[in-house]
Amino acid sequence: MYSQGLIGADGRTDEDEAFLAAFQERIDAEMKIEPNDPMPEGYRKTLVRQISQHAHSEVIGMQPEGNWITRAPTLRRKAALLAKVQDEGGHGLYLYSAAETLGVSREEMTDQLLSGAAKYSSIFNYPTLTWGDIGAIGWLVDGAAIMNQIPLCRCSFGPYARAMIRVCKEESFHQRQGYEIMMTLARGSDEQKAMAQDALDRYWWPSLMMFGPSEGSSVHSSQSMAWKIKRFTNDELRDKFINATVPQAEYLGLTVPDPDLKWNEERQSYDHGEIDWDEFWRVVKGDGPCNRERLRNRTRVHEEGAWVREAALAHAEKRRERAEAAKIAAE
Ligand code: FAQ
Repeated sequence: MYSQGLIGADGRTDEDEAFLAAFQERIDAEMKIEPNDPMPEGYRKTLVRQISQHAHSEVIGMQPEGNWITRAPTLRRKAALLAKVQDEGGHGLYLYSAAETLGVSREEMTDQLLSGAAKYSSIFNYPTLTWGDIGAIGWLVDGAAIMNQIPLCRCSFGPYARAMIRVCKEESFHQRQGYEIMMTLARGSDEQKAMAQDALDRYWWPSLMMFGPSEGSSVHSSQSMAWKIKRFTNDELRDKFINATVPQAEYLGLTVPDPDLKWNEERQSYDHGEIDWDEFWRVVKGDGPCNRERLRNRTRVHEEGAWVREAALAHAEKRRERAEAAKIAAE
């Protein structure tokens, strides 16, 4: 319906080759691809995979912070956290809608998440043990998300690019509120400073892992860059994030937990220590500290929400019947 099954197929005809070349020309000319435009099947699949995983991440990402809404230290902190968690749910909805324009249904995407077939960001499988973790998530996790998502505002697929513009604005606010929590803790009592440092210690490496595997192991990067879905490699974005974040940690008077972190004058970038890729893949494959809990909660909430979906469908059906009856009466 939306696409042609061309990429990767053996025995392409001259017509196929001409279609692919014309599609690439549109991409190279920075023209946006819209849902009803013809597109290679591989392009459509890549977008459905990335956008739906992104949506799942936003929705599952509500859990670690949601854990602290009832325990936020002041009313002001509670209101800001509540709004942030709601924003993340909203981002999930925009993204599911963007993916739906590619011919995949919300039900299919939800089934893939709940069955464990679809991934979501590794970062949300780590626990939020202290209030400091809420600061660290806003500062580091939203900071990493912005670094990754600003280039996605220029993604070649129109609905995804447009959704990202609004999402990035909201993520910037989230990053600021997280950094402000860290500043308050870092200027507080010895115990509060220790809490901020502990949160940085536990969230630093998982935040670097959010950018995905390094060059050799990133299976999708080169094709996604050729299609201008991604504009930078995972390593390039990770470096940009480190370069922006290290001075922020210094300003807080906190220590980044990487003894090998060193400014490289030649690269004009920090060199960093080895990321524990075994841990990354373990978490991605379902064996992180909170994977089971996150999916269990999501499944329970989905089941408990069945009546809402049924009521909404019944309401839509009633409206349709009424509109139909009114049309017949008017004829
Ligand atoms: N976790 O070949 P690549 C947020 C998978 S939103 C889990 O490099 P690609 C807001 C990858 O899917 C955070 N899996 O893949 C917030 C692929 O597996 P597949 C989410 C990962 O797609 C803040 C395989 O590894 N953001 O934080 C991860 O070219 C606070 C090979 O990797 C997005 O989703 C990972 N970290 O690049 C919410 C942004 N990394 O699909 C609440 C959009 C890689 O073949 C609170 N996504 N994998 O089975 C992207 O930019 C890209 O998809 C990457 C991965 C960069 C994540």
